[in-house]
Amino acid sequence: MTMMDVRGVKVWPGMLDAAAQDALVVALREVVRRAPLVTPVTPRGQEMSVRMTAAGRLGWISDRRGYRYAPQHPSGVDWPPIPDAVLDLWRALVGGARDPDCCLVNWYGPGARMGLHQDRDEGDFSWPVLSISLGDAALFRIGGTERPAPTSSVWLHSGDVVLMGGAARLCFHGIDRVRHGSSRLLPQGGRINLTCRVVAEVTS
Ligand code: MD6
Ligand code: FE
Repeated sequence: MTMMDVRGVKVWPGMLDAAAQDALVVALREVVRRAPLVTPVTPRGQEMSVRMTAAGRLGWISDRRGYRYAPQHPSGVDWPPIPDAVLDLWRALVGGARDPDCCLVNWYGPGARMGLHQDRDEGDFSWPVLSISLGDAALFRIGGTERPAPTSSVWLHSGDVVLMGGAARLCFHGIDRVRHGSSRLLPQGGRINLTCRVVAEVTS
């Protein structure tokens, strides 16, 4: 398995084969059935272009009150369990000492993107964030831990896995654009990104 190092972020192209991707989509259909995708609103009242849900003990949410990890979906239901295939990948790449608390599910339709950000609501940065990409290809930008720093970009394809840990755990990153319809994994097109995180405590 070849691994690329992009500014300290590890990228494994094609780590999940077609059968594993299909099986994961089946598991995620159950996640979104129980915890439907929502359009998050930023604290400033701006709708995000991605739609989100989560699995695990906690889910990350954003609304007028701020960004935080919450024990329930906005509808009031508990988040569904993290799919076993995701936990298996976490245990293989990160280790078995601790499972993730949250598997955030981001869905990108036509025109969706994600601005440069750090993942820092977890309160514990000693654990990496593990990311799995499914569906349409996306241009992933990776910078440094300070915002004004040079960046590098890499196309993420369906089945690619990214690990952001160590000195790169708090690097800025984002999705500049998605090539809608570039993958046939999802019948209607679109991109799914899963990110698994260890969360120190509920932040609200
Ligand atoms: C995405 N990914 O790929 C957005 N965060 O759609 C992230 O924001 C991300 O890939 C933390 C660690 C890895 C990631
Ligand atoms: Fe992120």
